[in-house]
Amino acid sequence: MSTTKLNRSDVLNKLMEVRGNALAIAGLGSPVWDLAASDHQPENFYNWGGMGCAISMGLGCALAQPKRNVWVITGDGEALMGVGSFATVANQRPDNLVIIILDNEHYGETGMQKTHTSGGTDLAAMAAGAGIPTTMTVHNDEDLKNLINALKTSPLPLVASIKVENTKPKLVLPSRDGVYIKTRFRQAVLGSTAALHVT
Ligand SMILES: Cc1ncc(C[n+]2csc(CCOP(=O)(O)OP(=O)(O)O)c2C)c(N)n1
Ligand SMILES: [Mg+2]
Repeated sequence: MSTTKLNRSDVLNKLMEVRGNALAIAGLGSPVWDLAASDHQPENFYNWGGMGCAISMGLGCALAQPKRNVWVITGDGEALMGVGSFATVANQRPDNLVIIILDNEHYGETGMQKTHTSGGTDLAAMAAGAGIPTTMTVHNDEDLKNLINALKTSPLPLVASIKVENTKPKLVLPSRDGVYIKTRFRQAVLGSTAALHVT
């Protein structure tokens, strides 16, 4: 639907420059690879296979860690599957939560089937309708600068749908071991005692 599209790896690199110490939750599929390629670190939580949960996981982290910013980096397909989360985020209104949707208008990981955003479904408008205070669609470099500015100046929670090319991103795969990913993230956020809770 959208004509102007950004390169997803350029977008991620620019966003990671201003990430600061935000925790990052990646939705499954290409966003996991994007985050691993641009800023692999223990304060990243990578979802493998759990589709539709990234925004609600980000909300949980934001509520549990009110002094940290939490960034959800996810795809249009993943966000559409958990779209009701927008309403819960809006009602909880955590002022430390940022939701970035890399909208390639396709289910990239599973073979580039079209998602509904290719037919005009507007994720930023859905988020605004849910009551999220700051929402935007990013089509070009100027919009991306506005988003980076909004990250510092606009009220959170924020939802940005970034229109990106539907090219396959660089395949940079972090560990697929769920217990390892969970423990590494918990230790990074909570300190070494978090290891005691490993199951
Ligand atoms: C409940 C469920 N349905 C389907 C899948 C298969 N699946 C894995 S990734 C993916 C596509 C994700 O698309 P999107 O969020 O747009 O990410 P992209 O790879 O396009 O960046 C699908 C359908 C799954 N893992 N779980
Ligand atoms: Mg997609």
